[in-house]
This record gives sequence, C-alpha cells and structure tokens, in this order.
Amino acid sequence: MALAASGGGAAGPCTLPMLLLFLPFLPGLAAGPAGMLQPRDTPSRERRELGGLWSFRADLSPGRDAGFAQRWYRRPLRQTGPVIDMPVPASFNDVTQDPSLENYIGWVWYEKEVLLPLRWLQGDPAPRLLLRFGSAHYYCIVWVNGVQVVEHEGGHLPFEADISSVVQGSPGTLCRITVALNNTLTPHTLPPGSIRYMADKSRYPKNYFVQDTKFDFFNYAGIHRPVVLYTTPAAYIDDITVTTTSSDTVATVQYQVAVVGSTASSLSLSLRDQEGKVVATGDGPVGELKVLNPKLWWPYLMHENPGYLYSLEIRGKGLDWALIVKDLNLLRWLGANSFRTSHYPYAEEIMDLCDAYGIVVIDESPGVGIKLPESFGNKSLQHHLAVMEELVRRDKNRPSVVMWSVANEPASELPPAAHYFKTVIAHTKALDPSRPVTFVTDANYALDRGAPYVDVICVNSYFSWYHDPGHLEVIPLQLTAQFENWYKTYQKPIIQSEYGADSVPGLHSDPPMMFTEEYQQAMLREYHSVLDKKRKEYVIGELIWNFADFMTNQGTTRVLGNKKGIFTRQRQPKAAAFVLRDRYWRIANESSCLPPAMTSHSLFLK
Ligand code: GCB
Repeated sequence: MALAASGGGAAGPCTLPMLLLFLPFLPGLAAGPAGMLQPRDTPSRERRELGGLWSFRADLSPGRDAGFAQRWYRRPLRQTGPVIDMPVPASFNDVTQDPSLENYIGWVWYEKEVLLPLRWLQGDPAPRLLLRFGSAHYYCIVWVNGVQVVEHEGGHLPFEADISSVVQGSPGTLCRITVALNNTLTPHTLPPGSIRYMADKSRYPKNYFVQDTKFDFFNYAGIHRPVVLYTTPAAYIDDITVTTTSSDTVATVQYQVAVVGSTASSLSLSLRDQEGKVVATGDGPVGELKVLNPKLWWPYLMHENPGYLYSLEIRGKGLDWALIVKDLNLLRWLGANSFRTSHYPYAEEIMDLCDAYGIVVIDESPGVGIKLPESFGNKSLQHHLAVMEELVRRDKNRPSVVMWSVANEPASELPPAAHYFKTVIAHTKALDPSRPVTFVTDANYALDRGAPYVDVICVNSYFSWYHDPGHLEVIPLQLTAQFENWYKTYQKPIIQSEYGADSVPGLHSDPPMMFTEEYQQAMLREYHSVLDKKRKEYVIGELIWNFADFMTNQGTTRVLGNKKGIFTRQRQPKAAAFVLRDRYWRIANESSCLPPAMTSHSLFLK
C-alpha cells in the first residue's frame, strides 16, 4: 500500500543531455559512505530544522545552464534575478498556478540564509556542524557561503555534509545555503527515464522536449524532506548496527558502534525498556547484551502490545505531519498491519511511526520503471548497489522492516536481468544477512530471470482491469493459475503485492462497470475468494493497490491521476475501503492473540 507520495527527481552532470545540464567542471564532493544516523536532540547534539520558506528560482535559460555560467551560488539568489517563495519540505511543481513550473525539467535553485548561534562556531574543539537533507529529488549540488559542500544523486534517501570548516572560516554567523537541483531522469538514474527531443518544427516549438518515464506516478521534484543543521561533539558516533536473536526466555542484542575520535574505549551502553527501566548494560564499541524474558516487537493486530520498542542509549542520550498521522490512523482503522514503500523509500518520520505502531514494512528502493535494456548495464547496476547501501544503512536497525524490495516491475524477462538481479540481491543480503530480499514482478512466471534469486515471490496482477477489462468472472481461474504456476516453479512463499481497479468516487452502476465504486468492490471480492484459499497454503500476504489516489502524468487511462485508491487523495474512504475493513478485521480476529477490545490486516504473516 502506498502512503502519501513524497515524490520521486536528475542525473550526474556528465550523463544528462547537454541542453539541460551543461555544467562547468565542479570538483565533486559526493556524499560519503559513512554512517548516517537520524539526527535527534541529545545533551551532546543540537539540531535545527530549516523548514519554511526558501528563495527559489527556476533556470529558464534555453540550456538551463545560466545558474552555473553566472555562478548563482556566489551571491544571494535574489541578486541574480527574480526569486519566489518556495516551501521546504515540498515539491515545487504544484505550489504556483504556473503550468510551466508544474512540468519544468532541468535545474532549479533554492536558497536559505540562516544565522548560526555563536556556540556552534566556537570552543576548543568546536563542535562539528552538519547539514543534512532528508531527501532532494533528483540530482542535487549544495553550497554553503559559496563553497560546494556536497552533491548527491537520487531522491528518497538522506545525505549530509560536514560544513564546520566552511562556516568556521567565514566571517560572521550568517550561513547561506544554496541548492541546485535537477529533476531530469536518464536511462541510468533510479528510477530511469529518458528525454525525447521533438525535432519536427512544423509540430513543436524550437528546442521542445519531454521527459518520458515508465512508471505510474508524477515525477514530483524538490527538497522533499526536512533539511536540518545539527552539531556533534568533535569525537562522535558515526554509525550503529544492531542485530537481535531471541527465544521466549532470552534475547541477544549484538551491537557494533562506529566511533570517530577518541571515545571508543570509554563507550558505555544501556538498554531501556519502554518504561525507562535499564534491562542490560555494556561497554566498548562491539558487544552483546542479553535480555531475560524479552518483550518482542509484534505487528499491529498480532499481539495485545504491538510495536514494543526498547531504546539503546550510547554515550549520553541521544513533511507533513498531519498527513502522516492521518494515514497511519486510517491504516489502523482499516485493520491493516503492513505496507510496501512503493516505489521508493519513505521518510524517516514515517518509518519511526511504523516502528512504534507495529506496522510491518517491505522497504522498497526507487528501482521502478527499469525497462530499457541500457538500464541493465554496469553503470546502472553500480548506482543501484550504491542506493541499496544507502537504504540499508538508513533503515537496518528498524524492527518494522521485514524485507528489502530492490525494484518494482522491471523488465525481468530480459537476458541481462539475471546477472543484474543476482548481483543487486546478493549485495543487499551481504549488507544485511538478517532479512529476506525480493523484487516485485509482473513478468510471466516461466520467463522471469530475476525470480530465482528472491526469497519471497511478490507478484502484481490486474485481472479484469488491464487484462480482460470488464470481465470480473475471469478472476478466480486466472488468479488461481497465477499462484499455482509460481509455486510449482519456485516453491517459495508468495505475496500478492498489487491488485486493484480504478474508481471515480461517486460514480455508481449496477451491474458493476469499470471505474465505478461497485466495480472496485466486486473486483476485491473476487480476488479475496481466491486469497482465502491460498493463504492457508503458501500465500503469506496481500497488498491492495492502492492506499489512496495519487497524481500521475496525464494520459488516456488516467482521470486526474491514478484512482485505484481505496481512499481519495483527500483521505475519504470509497466503498471499497469498507470491504477491506471487514476483511482485515475478520482475519485479525481469526488469530487468537487479540485482546477482546480489538475486534482487521493486509499482510497475514505466517
Ligand atoms: C502497477 C505498478 C503501479 C501502478 C499500477 C497501476 O503494476 O506497480 O506503479 O500504479 O500498476 O495502477 O497501473
């Protein structure tokens, strides 16, 4: 189930079409491979969110390159030309009434001026000061006071820069942050895309081009997640890896703390339960803690106290909020206990709530729309491996993450897909040996070349919609055959990772016809009759497409976006939501562990 879309967005300077991304040589400062802990206020760390209004300017020059040619990062953006106010975090596309910004492709510029507290600049040693972006889509270059501090490829995942030396060397406490961001997608970005130039001057204006993609959501772009300035002491914890094993009576917590500076030997750890009581302690950067009679993390609806969290303290202590909370509340109202982060990693703030509420997450990379043969080459592969590193690094310690999904509906029947997925999956397993790895397929079971390498078969199908449209009666036969064929071939557990039908809220017909609320309900009922048989065998989960309606490119099959939501974009339930609600609660009640007060679940884990 997709939650709120927090858009997807350009490529490396040298990989993009010249027209869009002509770029003078800039010494690259890529976001490094070190740890990336989610910043929190602690006695030794201070953070300041830089959300609010930023100055913004789209580079409308024909080559989209004026910003680099004129070095807009050298002076305040307002001095380079007209700027507008742009909210951060947000996508820039829908904020104004200007259709050319909605569909803009190329470089846009953001800027924020911040006054820093003196205590962040002084001291012996002075604290480290970091600038962190929760995500910026797609390709991003950042300067502080005119000095380039980081560049990063890929939306949906965080990156940061140590800016201590830049600000400490600058006179005064003013810190000017300039961001150049490009939303162009190429065959080697994740997700991939391509630019099509329309050369026929009798049909298109001069220099006309469009962005083509092979995925089904609008390619929103911008600084999508919080931008944070935070400090750490000069000696600091860079990364923490925690793995757990448990029996009913004892849990073992293995930890590894990467420390930079001089504190490794004096490191002390305490593990507290939810009530704050210390249940185990340890010393040093590597070790093991034992917890007697552990309270295990259970998914919502599978235990009377789901989402139980212990907190591990190491050396001291360490968007749209309304929409996030509303979506999590709707999920629990439905009686669902799981979703997939289709088709890119969600914000850390959402993942925090999943940990706490007991929502099981299939954590998916932005590997969506990998269809072109050139997107299976070594260049794309290397980038995909790097993205998996960033994702695992970010989410490895989260109890809610049950499995990694490396891609959605790639052209996995193509010959190079075998080597590609074998490599990406093996790499992900090496990064995290404790979790299963999958990718989501819509390929024919007999032709799929990636499926041999997954732990769980995740299959999407749209019987009676894209196949045999209007014919609900084919579902039982076709869905049963789908499951049996996959199981016969691989003997692996299966998840129905998408099924659905569009419905325009308020559109009705009986007998049910496509696009009505009744048709969406009837399609669900047909799917569920088969799922009810197969879940007693090897089908371990079902995920409706989709949680809520969402925006896509315009096209003949889309009515103001994709309408397969069981909730509207404004989060009101359609008739289908009630069918699912009845079902999920019924399934939840079948499991004996629910207290009487909880009287539903999208993933029935075995
Ligand atoms: C799919 C895709 C999803 C689309 C959906 C649809 O198979 O994974 O991104 O939105 O179908 O509605 O067409």
